[in-house]
Amino acid sequence: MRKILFLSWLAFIVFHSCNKVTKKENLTNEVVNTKITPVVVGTWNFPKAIEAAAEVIKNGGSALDAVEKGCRAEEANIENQTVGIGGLPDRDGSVTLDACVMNEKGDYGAVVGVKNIKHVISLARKVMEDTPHAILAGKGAEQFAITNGFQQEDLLTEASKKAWEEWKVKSEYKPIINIENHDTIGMLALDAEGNISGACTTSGLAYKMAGRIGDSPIIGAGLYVDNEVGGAVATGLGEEVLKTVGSFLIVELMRQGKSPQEACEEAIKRIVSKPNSNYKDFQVCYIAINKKGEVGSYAIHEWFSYNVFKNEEIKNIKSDFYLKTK
Ligand code: SD4
Repeated sequence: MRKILFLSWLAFIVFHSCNKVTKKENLTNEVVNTKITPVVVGTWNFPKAIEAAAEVIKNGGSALDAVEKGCRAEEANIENQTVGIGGLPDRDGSVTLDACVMNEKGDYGAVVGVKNIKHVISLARKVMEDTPHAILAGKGAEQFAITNGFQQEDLLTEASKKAWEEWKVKSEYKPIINIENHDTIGMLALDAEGNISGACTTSGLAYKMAGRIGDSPIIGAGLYVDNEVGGAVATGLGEEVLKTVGSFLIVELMRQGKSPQEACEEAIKRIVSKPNSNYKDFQVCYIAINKKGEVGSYAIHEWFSYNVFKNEEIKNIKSDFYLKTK
């Protein structure tokens, strides 16, 4: 009787461990067999930025490298008056830059109010990777940049100086939707390993008060990534994005099962449905990506577009927007 009991116990153990191995093998195969299609998405139509990021991702590079490269391309573009060199200055004539990055591990680094350093996106990455801090501001960030060999240069171009001098005649502060100051670049990428990272870089609102910081470098507002769920990035009037923690909200909505598109729409609705919101007078736009590489976007006003790289192709897509129904 003892012998029978022992043999049946042995048979039970052998059966279950075999079963476990088969299940494990299946799981591994599933992961191995699921080929991830890398995706990059970026706010507005900046061909150089999306091409630079796509190049990285096509060659098996990481999502973080891709978004950094893409943002750098725009920071060096003298013609873009809202990012990097050539950015429109604050009321006192100083160009001050804000940027942040967030990687797949949930690490985040940012710099705010930086003068004379063009590639603030790389500086933000350096803060994330090489300091015990998350945000460095102004002089401290500039000093950190110099110590790390970043090039110092005057960021105020002739064109931006001229625009500022013309603005000074009236000194009227009123953001103009989609024209004056809504070309911040925010990028999100999903790489071949299935990892998501994001980056955002801007000179902020044109003719802002000295010291003003917008949403772009603030975690959860201008950018948020959670590698289990997806990422989101914002462009537009930073004050409104900050007050609704827009990018974090979008990622959390995706976690609850919404698609990137549905989540972006909900985040815009939060802004426009605030009591006394004057949303007709400002623009806010979001883009988002999830783990499946699905992309969504939504804006308050028309004319927001975004670039997507997927399956070897770059497309500029016109975003859906809220005001068409009004
Ligand atoms: C800011 N959100 O500083 C930025 C501005 C922007 O396209 O997005 N411009 O408020």
